[in-house]
Formats: sequence, structure tokens, C-alpha cells
Amino acid sequence: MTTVAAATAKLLADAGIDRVFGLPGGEVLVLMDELRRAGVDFVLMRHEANAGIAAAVYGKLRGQPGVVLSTLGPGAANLMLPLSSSYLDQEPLLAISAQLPDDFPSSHTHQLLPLHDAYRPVTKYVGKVTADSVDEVVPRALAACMERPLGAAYLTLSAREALKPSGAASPAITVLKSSAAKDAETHRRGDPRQKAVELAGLLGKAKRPLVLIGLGIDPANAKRIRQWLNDWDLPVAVTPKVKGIVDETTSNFVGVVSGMAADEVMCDALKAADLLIGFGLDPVEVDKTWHAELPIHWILEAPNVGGLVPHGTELVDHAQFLDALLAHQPPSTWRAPFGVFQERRRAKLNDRSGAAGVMWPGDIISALAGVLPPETIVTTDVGSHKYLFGQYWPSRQPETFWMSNGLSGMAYGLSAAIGAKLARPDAPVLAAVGDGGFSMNAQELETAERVGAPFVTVVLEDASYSLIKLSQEGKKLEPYRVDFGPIDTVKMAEACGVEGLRTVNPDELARAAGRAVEQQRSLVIGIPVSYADYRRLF
Ligand SMILES: Cc1ncc(C[n+]2csc(CCOP(=O)(O)OP(=O)(O)O)c2C)c(N)n1
Repeated sequence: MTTVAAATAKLLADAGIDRVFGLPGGEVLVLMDELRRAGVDFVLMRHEANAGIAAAVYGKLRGQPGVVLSTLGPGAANLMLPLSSSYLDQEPLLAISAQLPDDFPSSHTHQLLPLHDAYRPVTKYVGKVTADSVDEVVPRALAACMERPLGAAYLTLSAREALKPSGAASPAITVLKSSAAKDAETHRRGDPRQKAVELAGLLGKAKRPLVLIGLGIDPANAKRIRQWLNDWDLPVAVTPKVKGIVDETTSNFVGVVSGMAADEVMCDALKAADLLIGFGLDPVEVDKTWHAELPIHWILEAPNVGGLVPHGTELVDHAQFLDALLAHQPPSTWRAPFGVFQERRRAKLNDRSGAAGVMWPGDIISALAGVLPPETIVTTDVGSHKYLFGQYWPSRQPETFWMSNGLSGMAYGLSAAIGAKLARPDAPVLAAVGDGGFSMNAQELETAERVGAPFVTVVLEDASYSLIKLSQEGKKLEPYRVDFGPIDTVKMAEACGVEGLRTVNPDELARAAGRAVEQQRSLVIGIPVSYADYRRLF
């Protein structure tokens, strides 16, 4: 007899899922055991939210859904953050939690939450795994995560149902499709060759074109995109979540748009352009409204987050479109039309006159970029340090930069680093976090050690929620409740079994990070910074 739990585990294993991340409760032990028997490892973490983030990054890097497993009630409630993150950051995530059995007395409310109702708005598919439905809902949930825009699905399985023989009766399933998924089926698609001719015509007339690459591109097209931009010598900017799709050390790279450091410079550059090409651009990453105010020539192959497609835009296959473009000669030449903005952007990072802190934030970037190889995967939390790394980390290769930017949730970096390192064991991984975010989930350093996922963490210590402190200043409010006392980063690391050090010296920082990467071991480096220095960068 195959139980529902065994059938679920087999469906996941057959779909290529080799790891499930999570934190158990009694109600999911049978499924966990079946996963073990099916050869699917369980990555035990210390908070469901962290497990979900790690799973989503792991999944996206492997081109399949990440899977997170939690118990019912409180464990399931902790899934709101990763499901929301998956939804707004286009990271494929299947969450499975327990739920009370349907045939419990209706007066039994202990740990009972309306989980399907809670998660339906942020997922593309919600389903109940039962003896009748398991063969259908598990594959559908997996598929929904991978339909573009990539996103989340949520399944419940009660401990009682898990033990029943699977496939006992005829299927009676409720398929709950979000409007986003329905929209995806209804959008018009254009002819790639015709669209290429149209864009070449527009570019032929443009003096200052700027290609804006965003979350809606498939990294599999990186080579084509690079070739097109290189052959035509086109100025290009990216959003943080696709950093590395182009080599940011090349001369036609203008910068990172969507509210990172030097945003004023980038917004000026956008306004100076006479043709903005939104290549897979998803406004979900943009914290201002220029995406709706400036004219943008959209080249999208799938709807954006929320199922949104700008009015009148036909979707087009990016690979075919790029191939068609590459068959054309460049319709014009553009001589560094954004040179002045590129210079302003660089100058901000390098101007350390009047620096208030012991280490200028720009020196952190230079020290680490000088020693870490181009394949290094960088993850960040959310805060001032994210603006710094988002704009100035010189990404070289696709899929090497991970940040929560659609949701913009703190405490993403460490969990993302675990998922990234497990997915790409050979790539060095660097997590750059603030001391606020670090104190939300530093305990996952122990997880990283235990599961064999070593990486370097730099903690930018300013004893404040500095981005919020700067915002308070900007609104001319009294300084109020945005500072906290220091927690010793080094001791936190050591308490989790990881070596820690604190440095105010860029050379020592570079040496220590380089050595840890070489020796493939975890290291946490605390770097004292001043929040006031960020003011000068933004
Ligand atoms: C979960 C969550 N809570 C609150 C916020 C609002 N927020 C954005 S940045 C930030 C400060 C982060 O502080 P820290 O991690 O120390 O980074 P820093 O800004 O100092 O670089 C806060 C509170 C958020 N984005 N996510």
C-alpha cells in the first residue's frame, strides 16, 4: 500500500526535488520520513521563514521549485514571509504544511487557522493533498511555481490523511487559480522578427537609448543579451535582482536602477534617455513611480508580478527576439551618451572626504571585490548596506546576486546564502548584512555549519536601523527609537560554532575573506561603520 505521504514524497522526488527545507512538528513527521525514504534530504532550519527563503533561492538556482515544509498552526503561520517574498521576488517556492483533518469536530479550534484563505492572495495555486487528489495537486502545485511570473504555491496535508492509502477514490479536487495565472494565458504574443525590426527602427533614431534589464528575463538568455549589447555597444542598466546578467565592469554599464545608492544619479540618467527599453523590466523592484511616468518600450516575454502587462504590450519570446536582433547590423552608433552619469555614480563611491566612520563603505566594496572571484554569489539583507551593495557590487556573472527587492524584507541574506551555497557548492558565497538584520536570524549560522554550507558573512555594524534612521532625518523628525545597543557579532558567530573577527582595516578584511573562501570555511566579519556615511552615498 502506498500512503498519501509516500505518494507525495515520491512525486516530489520524481520531479527532481532532492532537498526540502523546514522545521517540523508532530503532524509532518510521517511525510518527513517518507521524504527520507524517497531520498529527499531534509534541511533542518531554525525558523520556517528562513527555511522558505533558503528553499526559494535553492530552487531558483536549480531551475525548479524550492520546497519548504512546516507543521500546522504556528509553523504554517511563519510561512507568510517566504510566500510573500516568493510572490514579489519571482522565486519559485512550494510550501507544504500540515492542517487539522477535515473530519475533526467543528468545535476543535486548537491551532486551527484559515491557511488556504490566508495564502491564496500571495500564491498561484492552493490545494489540499488528499488520498483522492495527491496525484493531481502535487504536480499542479509544482508547475504553478514555475509558470511565469515565477512564484509560490501552497499545499496542506493533514497527519490523518497522510496515513491513508493514496488514490482510493475518484479525484475531486478544487483547483484555485489566481487571476495572475489566468492573465498569463490570455496575453497577446507578438512576432519576434517584427518586434526586432521595430526596435531596430527606434534605436536608429535614438541618440541616448538605455536598455533597462529586469526580473522578467531568463538567465538562460544571458549570453544572447550580452552579445547584443556588446555588438551594438548599447548603454545598459539593470535592477538589483538581475545583477550579473551583464558584466558590470564593462564600459557600457550605466548602473543599477530602482532605489539603490546614487538613485538621484540613476533617475537623472533615466530622464536624460530618449529611448528607454524595458527588457524584462518588472516594476515590482522599483520604489518610485518613474516606471509609469516615463515612456518605456517594453520587451516582455511573460507577465510581471501580479500578472501585469503594460497596456498594449504584446509578449515576445526573448531568445527568438534576440536572435532576430542579432541578425541585424547596429542601426546607429552611440558614443557613451551616459558618460557624465557614470562618472557621477563612480565619484560618489570614491569620495571619502568627510567620512564619519572608521571604514568608508566604499572601501568595503573595493576590498571584497578585489579578492573574491567573479563567480562569487553575493546575498544581502535590506537596509542601507543593501543600497550600497545593490549599486556598487561589481557583479560579473548571471545569478550571482540575491536580494529581497520586490518584498524588501530584512533577514533575507543569511538564509539566501544557505540556499545558494547548497545549490552551488563550488561557488564562494558572501552574505552582506546589517547588524539589525543579522540579529533577526544569526542562529542560522549553525544551520550552515551543520548542513555543510560554508560562506563568508560581513556584518556592517552601526548599532541602528540606519536606513530608517536616515529616513527619519529626511522627514525632519526627532531622532527616536532607531538605535539599539550593540550585540557582539564575533561572539554571536562563535556561539554558533563559526569563527568571527572584527576589523576596521580594508586590507585585513580582504585577507580574511579571501582566506576563508580559499579554505572553504565559514567566517563572520564585523565591520564598524557610521550610518552618516550612507547619507553621502544616497
Ligand atoms: C521584516 C522587515 N521589517 C522592517 C523593515 C523596515 N526596514 C527596512 S530597512 C530597515 C533597517 C535595517 O537595519 P539593518 O539590518 O541594521 O541594516 P542597515 O540599514 O543598518 O544597513 C528596516 C527596519 C523591513 N524592510 N523588513
